[in-house]
Amino acid sequence: VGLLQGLTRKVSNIEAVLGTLETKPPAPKKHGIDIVLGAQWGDEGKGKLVDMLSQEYDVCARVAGGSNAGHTIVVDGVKYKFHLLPSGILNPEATCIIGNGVVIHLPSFLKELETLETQGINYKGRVFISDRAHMVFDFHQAVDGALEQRLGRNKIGTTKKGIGPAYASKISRNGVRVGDLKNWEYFEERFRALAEHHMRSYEGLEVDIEGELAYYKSISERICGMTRDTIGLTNKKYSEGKKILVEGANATMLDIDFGTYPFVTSSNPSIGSVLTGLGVSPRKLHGIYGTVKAYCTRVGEGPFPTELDISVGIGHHLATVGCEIGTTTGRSRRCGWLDIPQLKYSVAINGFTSLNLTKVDVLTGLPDIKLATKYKYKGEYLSTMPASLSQLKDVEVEFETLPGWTEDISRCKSFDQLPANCQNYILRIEQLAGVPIRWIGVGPNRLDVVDRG
Ligand code: 2SA
Ligand code: GDP
Ligand code: MG
Repeated sequence: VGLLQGLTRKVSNIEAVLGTLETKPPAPKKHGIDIVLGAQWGDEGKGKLVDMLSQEYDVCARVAGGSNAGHTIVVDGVKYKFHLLPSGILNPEATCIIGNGVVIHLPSFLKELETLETQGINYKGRVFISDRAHMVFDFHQAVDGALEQRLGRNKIGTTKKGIGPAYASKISRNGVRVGDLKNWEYFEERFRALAEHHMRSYEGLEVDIEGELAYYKSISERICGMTRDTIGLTNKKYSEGKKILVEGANATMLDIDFGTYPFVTSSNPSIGSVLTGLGVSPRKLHGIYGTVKAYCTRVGEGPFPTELDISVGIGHHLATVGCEIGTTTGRSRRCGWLDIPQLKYSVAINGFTSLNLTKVDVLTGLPDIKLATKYKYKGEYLSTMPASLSQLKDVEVEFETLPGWTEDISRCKSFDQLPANCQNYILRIEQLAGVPIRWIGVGPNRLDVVDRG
């Protein structure tokens, strides 16, 4: 027995040394918070899965990012676009929480609620904002634009929604939080200090402080009515046995720590934000669902090892058939082949328990489909995503080519109904990623999904 224990210890030591990219999914717990995250550079189709799943959840929460996010959902041909609200709002029974990790531009938030109302969705009494969530002001957005302009051709390609400057205020400890509105004098003092700080820091920036204060005074009562201690609220719901779903915004490769820095957003859109952006223990987490597009897209600047030219050939096919246009800014998304080294890196960081492979239908009609399987740098294979952009921009990508299919898959309801070559593509991804693919997207509508259960 002693010898066996020794051997087991040795094997796990070896695993600890070799296993820089752990791909074995942990066994899910029976009850807990489920999470939908973006595994690539965003726009993988998180919103659609959240909408679909949320029909069975009591609570749906956002935990990071702000109105930079854009989640499009299509129900019975009607398009809904969400930026700050969790996509679970479409379940009329769901309570929606905007957690403390989100940065919120209140005018955009109110506009989103108005649009919902015109679409016949009743949100009253079920949308709550964390009192600890930081506010994005118009001057944050102006600074975002000015910084991008100053960077010129080295720009990040932000959405100009003020996300970076607002998180900078938060980290610099001079930010203003939604809960501050509950005490007007305190809010006013914090707002004035922050606005004046920005005007001092950015030459030419003019903030109409009195006008802004008048606006915030006018919406204060309405916002305070929706403001809660969402940490208490979420944990209470959990202890009552309510089902909670978290909707990730942006994605792992845009993570300020794990992404292609500096071409990233200013939050942690990977698994960590569920803890820091909602205020729950890791012991309460359950399913971690990684959303992966069947190819890759990225909007904004920064490295993209498998990128194709979207003006011609396959790149053009992906961009047009996939309707790859930014939900928030209307920018064209860059397109390329699915990148397995990148996906494995994402699996290692987030510990996905299953994957949601979206937009497989977009590949229909391509004679061959390529999968990036390895990165090589100066003749050596890399075991993970390099941190340095100077290295990433020079990696050589090795591809594997699989045969495509021509059959329309949009009406397939089970795995068996998919063409053999499509099945093989999915199974190969599953094998390389080391995580089961549970959902397969075959079209943009809520019901266009194959659920392997
Ligand atoms: P920011 O605005 O500071 O967060 O921008 C920093 C980088 O993060 C990228 N980013 C995104 N990438 C994909 N999708 C996003 N949401 C919208 C969408 C984007 C749009 O759903 O389509 O409409 O353009 C999103 N938000 C931020 C951004 O491109 C920068 O690379
Ligand atoms: P998110 O930011 O991850 O929620 O993704 P977006 O909503 O920004 O972009 C994904 C786009 O793809 C949306 O327009 C969806 O309606 C669409 N979509 C999602 N899943 C599928 C799918 O399986 N097939 C097709 N054709 N479109 C899909
Ligand atoms: Mg999006």
